[in-house]
Order: sequence, then structure tokens, then C-alpha cells
Amino acid sequence: MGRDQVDLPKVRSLREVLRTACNRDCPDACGIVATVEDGRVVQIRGDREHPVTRGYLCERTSRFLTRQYDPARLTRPLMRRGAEFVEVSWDAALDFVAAGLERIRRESGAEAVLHYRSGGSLGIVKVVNDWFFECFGGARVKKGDICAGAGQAAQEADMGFSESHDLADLVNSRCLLLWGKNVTTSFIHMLPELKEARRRGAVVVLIDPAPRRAARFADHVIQPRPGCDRFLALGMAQWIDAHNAVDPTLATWSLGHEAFLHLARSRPLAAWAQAADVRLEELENLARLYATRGPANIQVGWGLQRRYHGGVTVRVLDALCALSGNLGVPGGGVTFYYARRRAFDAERWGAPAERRGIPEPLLGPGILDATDPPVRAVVVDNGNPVAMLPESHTLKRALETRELVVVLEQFMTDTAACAHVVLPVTTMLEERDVLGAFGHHYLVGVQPVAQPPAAVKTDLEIYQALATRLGFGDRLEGSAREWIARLLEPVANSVSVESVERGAVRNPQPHRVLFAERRFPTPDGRFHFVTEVPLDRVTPDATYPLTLGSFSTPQAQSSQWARPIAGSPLEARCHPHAAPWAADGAPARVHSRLGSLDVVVRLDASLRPDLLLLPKGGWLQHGQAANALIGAVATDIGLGAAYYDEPVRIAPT
Ligand SMILES: Nc1nc2c(c(=O)[nH]1)N[C@H]1C(S)=C(S)[C@@H](COP(=O)(O)OP(=O)(O)OC[C@H]3O[C@@H](n4cnc5c(=O)[nH]c(N)nc54)[C@H](O)[C@@H]3O)O[C@H]1N2
Ligand SMILES: Nc1nc2c(c(=O)[nH]1)N[C@H]1C(S)=C(S)[C@@H](COP(=O)(O)OP(=O)(O)OC[C@H]3O[C@@H](n4cnc5c(=O)[nH]c(N)nc54)[C@H](O)[C@@H]3O)O[C@H]1N2
Ligand code: SF4
Ligand SMILES: [Mo]
Repeated sequence: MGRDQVDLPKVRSLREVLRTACNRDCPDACGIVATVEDGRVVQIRGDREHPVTRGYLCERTSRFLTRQYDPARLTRPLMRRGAEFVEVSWDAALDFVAAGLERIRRESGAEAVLHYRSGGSLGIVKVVNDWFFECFGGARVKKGDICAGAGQAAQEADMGFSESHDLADLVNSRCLLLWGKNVTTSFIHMLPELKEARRRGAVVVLIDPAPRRAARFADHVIQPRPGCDRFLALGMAQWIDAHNAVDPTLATWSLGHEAFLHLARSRPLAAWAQAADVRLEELENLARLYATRGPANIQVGWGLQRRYHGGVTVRVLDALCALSGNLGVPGGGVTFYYARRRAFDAERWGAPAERRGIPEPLLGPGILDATDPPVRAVVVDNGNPVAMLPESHTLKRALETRELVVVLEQFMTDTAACAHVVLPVTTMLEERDVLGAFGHHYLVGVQPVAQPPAAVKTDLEIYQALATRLGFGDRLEGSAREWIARLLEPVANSVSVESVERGAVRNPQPHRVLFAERRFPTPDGRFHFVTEVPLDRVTPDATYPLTLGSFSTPQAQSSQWARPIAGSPLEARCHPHAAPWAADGAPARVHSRLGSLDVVVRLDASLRPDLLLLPKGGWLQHGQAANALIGAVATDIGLGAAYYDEPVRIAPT
């Protein structure tokens, strides 16, 4: 044996640098570079080669390793015994679940089972979870989408589908309206494009009743009355018309612009400004800027449409874009959503559109009220509806009164705590999948980079094991990689499993500029102007004078916190005039018609005095769920949830 060999260490260092992606419910779909030592991830950072990620991750995911290695992570199947959970074997848990589902289907039909999947992962392989319930016989499903349902339905009505120009096209804009777009919290990888557009001379206006940090990236800030943006936009349409800035070609590719303009002219400009609670000059200046400094792009925030009139609000913004000649031009457009599932053959594996379901915003009352058959079992994966859907207490009661509740989870969430069986699942660092993004056009592969705890399974493995027990195992067969290959079928000519595993690949389908030919996938090929806009608004009363906003915080992905929140007080942020009796830090209580929560007051003079903000994602078991105060109300179209229209009051304790 030579000397060199003797000196070699016995075990080679198992330090590897691996590429994967972040599957969280976020527009950015970042590439991740993970440093792994002996199966344990010791560092994650943003992929520098991903054209949108550009080497950095957000605050919440930079801290993901504390979640990954949190001792509170679920690592064994649990079954309820009275008020307690006990650890059981996988066979015991899966046999129990399969037997329960089979019995309920035999006695009441497959629709007595409700499957609820939400945004725990945007990985496309998660559609196999839905496919399980189709093969099972067609379980009940959620209808609509609390996240973006109203805005998507709006854009489908106007333009046939909801898609966007390439993110990189932003730099061609000379005027950018961030309309309720929280770029510093919820879409941080838009910032480089935004900064570059400004460097090239774009003027940026933030239109948001609660502007916060995003104001730093704007030249002007306008704070309309919450839920009243459509009045501001109608006023702008009137100004554009009065100043002969209407696209002269409209009649050849659209329908309804006359009726839309009739509506815009139906009130004096000052009345529109007053209805939106902005100054007349603000409205006029905004209209002038938008109409004369083209190409101009409107970035429609998702928060804007989580209101009673959310759908019609987005329709008015679409109309404004079309009216002003900004549709279909580089640097223009009205950007709401990127069709993240478009590259995938996902619809084939989900529930058909006519399947009976429960509107997602009304899930709690919907489960309680369902008949013929009633909902007897609920299976939840990738979601924490008790904390995240409106009327947390109703949802909790709905789950607690079912015969069988099964939750596939990583942590003992408010929803898992209501289950009869909790099945522990892998995290995004432990599984294989592929992502499309709802904020850009790149696809990227998710690879397992960490060793999962021994007794943890992927959703795919769990549903495959259940399918085998229920006699349709063959229909779910295939590894995650095989499923990815099946799902990538629509783009198989140019995108392969291997290519997405190597890093970001642009989805070849979307045009870089949308609707350049001014042809639309609507039934008649035309753009449709909204012609009816409700003019009423939610008027807070003396009992509940404030409107509750519960928007994203940098520290959490919905109810998944980067740092523990138990023990730290829930902060309610408001203008000093909204709580004139309070000093900053004072204890108080927030009341709505549904209940109340203990808070500490944070005074913030940058907010409108008619708003009160609580963080999104607080847990019910910590007394911090904003959704305990928010009523289950659907948006005007698309079955979104009107999360931000709940009137509240703050009072000393
Ligand atoms: N850090 C973090 N990032 C996230 C998430 C998270 O939980 N945490 N969630 C992710 C998810 S699920 C999604 S869908 C997206 C969410 O993206 P958004 O829904 O855009 O997220 P929010 O940051 O909550 O922003 C809502 C914004 O809308 C504004 N707004 C509310 N009502 C109105 C109104 O009536 N008019 C106007 N003009 N503005 C209004 C609010 O003031 C706020 O700035 O972000 C994702 N990103
Ligand atoms: N008050 C208020 N409520 C809101 C909002 C708001 O702005 N205000 N925003 C709404 C929006 S936009 C959205 S999208 C929803 C989000 O609602 P949810 O999607 O329910 O939100 P999360 O809290 O992220 O819950 C996802 C759960 O999935 C788990 N999970 C993660 N990965 C996996 C996996 O691979 N498999 C399984 N089985 N589980 C996994 C996580 O541990 C987490 O508990 O919340 C909505 N609720
Ligand atoms: S949560 Fe969003 S911004 Fe953060 S790392 Fe994941 S994809 Fe990127
Ligand atoms: Mo969302």
C-alpha cells in the first residue's frame, strides 16, 4: 500500500452542492442551490443561474432549514384516541383510512367524501392526489379559488384567458401602475425588473390603501378607499375619453367599449374621485400619466380582487388597458397571472368541471350544510383550511363533526389537530416534482436534496398505497419522474425531465407579448369590455368602523412561519386616528360580528384611518387567526373569498 493511499481519509467528504427549486405558493418559483453534508442540508441559497431568482431567496424561505429540521415536525403516522394522538404503523393508518373511505363510499357514494387540496406545494405532481379521488369514484371537491378566482374569471370574461407578457418585458414600460401589488413582500423577484424599468425612465405609481415598504420603489403613491378602485379607474377612463386618448382601432377587435364609456361618463370626474376617496388632481394626474406616457403596464395585485367586487374591479382595469391602447404592445398589458399549469397536461387528471363541489370560500358552512349525500369524510392535503379559509371556527366545527378526517401534513396545524388520522409527509427538499410559476414563464425541476425522516412519505407514495388497498393501484402507478414525463407531454418537443432538472427552462408556449394580434381566445375572438359596474360600496358603521386587511407578511408563507409565533403577541396595525385612545404597544381587542382577538396596537400614520391590519396566517390554536373574524363570503365572480371586506372595531381591553 503506497503512502498516499494510507493518508487518504477513510470516508470521502459527502459535501455536495445540488440544484432544486422552491415549491411554495408564491409567484416566483425560485431556483435553489442546496449545500448538503451527509444527507443533511446545511445551507440553501438562490440559484444565480435562474433568470428570475438571480441568486437570492426571500426572508421566509431563507429560514426554511429551521422548519425542515424543526423538532415539532411530524415523523410518524398518528391516530386519534379520544383527545390524544397515538403513533401507529403505516399499515395500521393506511388500512384504517382505506377501510373508512370504502365503507363511506359503499353506504353513501363517493361524493360523501370531500377532498381539499390547497397551496402547500405548487408542484404539478400533486395533481395525482386529485387523480386518486377521481379513480375512487369522484369525490366532492372545492369549487372556485380563494386566492385568484375572481381575477382569473374577470380576465377570462374579457380576454378568454389569464396570462401575461414575459416578466422581462416590464423594462419596456414607461409607466407602471402597481395596483395593489405588494412587490416587497409577495413578489420580490419582480424588483430587479422594476428597478431596471425605472432606471430606463419609467414612472412608477403605487395604488394601495396600505402602501408600506413597496412605496420605496414608487414615484407616486395613491391610497384609495379599500375596495373602491373601480371608481378611480372609471374616472381615468372618462379622462382618457375626454382627452381623445382612446385607441382608435377598438371597434375592430373589441365589444362593448361604447357602453363602458357611457358608464365612465355617467358621473362627474369629481364624483368618481370622491367615491374612491382620492383628490381630483390625483385622479387627473394618474389618468394623464397613464394615457400619455405609454407604453404603460398595469400590475394587478392579487389582494385587490379578494373583495365582494373583486372580479368587476379587475374587469375595469382590463378595460382601462384596452381603452388606452396598451393591450398587446411591448411594455403594455394588464398583468394579473401567469398560466403556470399551461405547460402541463394537468387537467386530464383532475375533477371534470361539472363535478359537484363546495365553493372554496364557503367551505366551512358548505360542509355542514351539504346533503344528498352529506359530507361524511374529509381528506386534506397541502392545506391548512382551518387557519386559512374564512370562518375558522365554522370550519373547525365542520371537521370535528365528520366521521373521518384525514390530513397529510408536516406539522400539527389547526387542521391536522381536527383529524382522526394524520399522515406525515416530506418537505420540498425531500421530493421530486416540477413547477410552473404564476409570476413568470420559467419551468424548473424540484429534486430531493435532503434525507427525509425514516417514516415520512410523499403524497404520491401515500395515495399510491391507498389506491392499492382500494383496488385501483394500477391507475396511479409510476415514479414521480414518470409522472413528470407524463405531465410535461404538451411541451415534450422541447422540454424534458432532464432539462428541468438541470435548471430553469422557459415554457416555449407563451408569446413574449400577449395579444399582439389583438385576437383573443373568447368565443367571438374579441376583447369584451365590462358594461355593468356596481356602484355600491361597503360602508362601515359606528359599531364596526374599520375594514380588516390581513395581508402577507415577509416572515410567513400563509400559515407556515419562519419563526415561531406562539407566545409573541398578535399585532394590529392602524392609523393613530383609528385608535385615538391607544399608545403604541397598548393591549387591545379587535372585534368583528364573528368574534374577537387579543392584540397589541401598532400605530402607523402611513395607513388610511379606515383600515386595520392583522398578519395573514396566524394560527387559531394561538388565538391569532384573522380568519376567526372573517365571514365566509364569495366574490362577485370566480368563487374567490372576500377576505378583506370584513368590518371590525378595535377597543381597549
Ligand atoms: N411573504 C409572503 N409572500 C407571499 C405569501 C405569503 O403568505 N407571504 N403568499 C403568497 C400567495 S398565496 C399569494 S396568492 C401571493 C399574494 O399576493 P398578494 O395577495 O398581492 O399579497 P399581499 O402581500 O397580501 O398583498 C395584498 C396587497 O393588496 C393591497 N390591497 C388590498 N385591498 C386593496 C384594495 O382594495 N385596493 C388596492 N389598490 N389594494 C388593495 C394590500 O394593501 C396589499 O398591499 O403572494 C405570495 N407571496
Ligand atoms: N385572512 C387571510 N386569509 C387568507 C389569505 C389572506 O390574505 N388573508 N390569503 C389566502 C391565499 S392567497 C391563499 S393561497 C391561502 C393559502 O392557504 P393554504 O394553502 O392552506 O396555506 P398554508 O398555510 O401554506 O398551508 C399549506 C399546508 O401544506 C403543508 N404542506 C407543505 N408541503 C406539503 C406537501 O408536499 N404535502 C402535503 N400534504 N402538505 C404540505 C404545510 O405544512 C402547510 O400546513 O390562504 C388564504 N387565506
Ligand atoms: S417563497 Fe417565493 S420568493 Fe421565497 S424562495 Fe420560494 S419561490 Fe422564492
Ligand atoms: Mo394565494
